[in-house]
Amino acid sequence: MPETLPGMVIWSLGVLWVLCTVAVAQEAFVNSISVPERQDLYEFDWTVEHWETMFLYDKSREAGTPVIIDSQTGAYSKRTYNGTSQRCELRDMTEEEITQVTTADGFHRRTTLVNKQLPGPTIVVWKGAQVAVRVRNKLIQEGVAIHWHGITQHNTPWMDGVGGVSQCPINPGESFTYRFTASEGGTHWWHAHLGTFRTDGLYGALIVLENDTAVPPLPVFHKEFVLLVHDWQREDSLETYLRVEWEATRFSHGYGDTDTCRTRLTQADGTDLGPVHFTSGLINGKGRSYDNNDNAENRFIPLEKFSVEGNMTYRFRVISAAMVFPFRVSVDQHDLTLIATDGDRIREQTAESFIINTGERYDFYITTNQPAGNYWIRADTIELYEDGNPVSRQHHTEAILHYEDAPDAEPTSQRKTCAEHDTCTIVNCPFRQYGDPSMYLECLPVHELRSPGNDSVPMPESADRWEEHFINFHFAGSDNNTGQRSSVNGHRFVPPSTPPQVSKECYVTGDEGLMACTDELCGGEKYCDCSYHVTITPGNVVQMVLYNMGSGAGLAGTAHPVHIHGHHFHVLDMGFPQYNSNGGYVSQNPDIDCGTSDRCNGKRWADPAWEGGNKPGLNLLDPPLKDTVIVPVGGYVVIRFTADNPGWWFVHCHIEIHQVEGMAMMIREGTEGQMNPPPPGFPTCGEFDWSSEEFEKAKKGYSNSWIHQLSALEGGGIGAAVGFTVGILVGILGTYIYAK
Ligand SMILES: [Cu+2]
Repeated sequence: MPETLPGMVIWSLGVLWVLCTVAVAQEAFVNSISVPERQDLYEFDWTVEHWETMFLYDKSREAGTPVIIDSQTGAYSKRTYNGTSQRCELRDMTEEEITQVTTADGFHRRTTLVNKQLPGPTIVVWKGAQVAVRVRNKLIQEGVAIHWHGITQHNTPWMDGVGGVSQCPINPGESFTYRFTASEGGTHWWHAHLGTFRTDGLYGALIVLENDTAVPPLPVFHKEFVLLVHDWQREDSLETYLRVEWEATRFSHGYGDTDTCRTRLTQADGTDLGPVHFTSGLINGKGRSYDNNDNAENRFIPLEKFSVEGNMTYRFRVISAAMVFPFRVSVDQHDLTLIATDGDRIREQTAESFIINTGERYDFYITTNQPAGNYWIRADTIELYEDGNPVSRQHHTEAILHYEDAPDAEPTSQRKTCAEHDTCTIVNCPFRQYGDPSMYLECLPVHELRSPGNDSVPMPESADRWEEHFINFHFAGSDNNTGQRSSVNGHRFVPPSTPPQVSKECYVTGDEGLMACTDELCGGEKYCDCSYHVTITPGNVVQMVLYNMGSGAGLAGTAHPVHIHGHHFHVLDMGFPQYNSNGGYVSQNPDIDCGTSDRCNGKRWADPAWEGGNKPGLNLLDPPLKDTVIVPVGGYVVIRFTADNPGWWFVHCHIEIHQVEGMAMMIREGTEGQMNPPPPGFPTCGEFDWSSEEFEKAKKGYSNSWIHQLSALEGGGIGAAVGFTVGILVGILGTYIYAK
């Protein structure tokens, strides 16, 4: 207990704060934003723990019990044990109990969550404030790290939350307090960034409010909603991931099921949607699974409901936390007006729908100008074919737009009919053409969005302040396996054994802990495992050409949403492959010359005159800013940013299974002297190796250690024992007096 009055006040406030955050932690997810008071500092207290979907937590007993939703009546019940009759029973649940259950898709499944919430707690803060999140790891056996996706962490790269790259993982039993500046306004999110925990539910929204007079004003919104979409499996994501690594996903419907094999889903251009089958989709933690005839397996599993009044304008902040699948998002009978992507404002763009890839954010608004009713908010996956045959319906998940004057019922609404003179615009297709022309779908690629023009594109002032990097995100295939081997320029990423900006001595040391990409390992066209990174120089204008070509691209390839940490970048251009008249993939874009190279790594423009920023067609006037961008199969994206943020930054495909498998790299921005060292006491980790001689020496004890006194004790009998004990007591007394 503090003894001074100010101390008392601070202490009481601290207790109050803890009580408040505990109270907040038990609240169910709220899908609209309440604007907090403007503060300089926002503090949150989080616990990362295992929890189970369709489970009821009994706080008084710190125990859980399974919940069942009857598929005929929709009644909730909890399973309990009757000690008297020694039987399991089903008991009715109260309304309050029902609101506490994380239903997901209605199946019981172990998850990893913050404060038992799916999605995790929403953070809403004002731009420029300091955000402090104390993360306590209460897991049994795994480390965690939390990344603040969209925040550039200027001068604080060790708060970026990438386990193994920007910090040591937070071990079970440990806590770690993240502090960062909410430097970027807009819709962002936070998620686990170690292994596959994100896919198990360790994610949530991070909304940075801004009062920015530099950008065109927005309509007045009656309410702002948050919508997080996620593809969901019935098993631990680690299980899903390992199956991918072992190339056993074809059998993921059951290893013993000799009849069923996963089918291959392909999108409009005929390229692959990835190696994982779709089970369920969740919107704000709620969704249903559908059988092969598209019937809900349990139609009483609750869906997220967004309640609106008529003739008002509502903003939706959409975040994709997906593991693999892109989602096409639309609202039946309502035009969408897109206003931001990845937190960065764009000029208003109307659309029937947009495609959101994992890691991306899109903000749109709607006006509730339709007859009072219930309308589907759809998130459909984008496959057109299953094993080469047209699909009748994409996989999907949905939420409900509910007009408050309408009865509480499930929608029967249809999506807009796209017609010759009323085509549907889809923003952010990972291909140029969505199916054959009779579908009347028009893709607007993301680079054709326009920024409001308040952030000018950096231009190279001189040749020595300019650098351009060509980086291939594709499946390279190893030397003895031509299949999926996620790579960047042929390198399968190996995380450093100690984060490069956090050495054991707690200052920046550079290469320590990195597995070097040597010529011997990686030279020429070799496929190799190493801690791949590119070095960029602070102050330079950096152009990156992210491409997806060579082996493992083409028809067997997948579009990769690439996220760059530490920066938002201008998307200047996008190149698509060559297609047939129905939009099917034919051959990769010729702008990058693979020559005779099969893997096509680290290649450059086919026309050398395009070097130095001279590629024709770049939008240098008003390109959109983003932090995650889709790289089409057989194509490329040209991005540009200023190297103004020294540090080690992770760059990776946001499809979690690709990233964990090795489709990742680091940017080393600046020299060690240019990087800001971490604060004193920042946790360290790393390898430990020692010799047998060192062991012998340690066993005998180093100088002044208590073990010498113990040896003396053994040799000196009772007198020595008394002396030793008195010595210890005096030591304790001394410490006590000193502390006083
Ligand atoms: Cu990928």
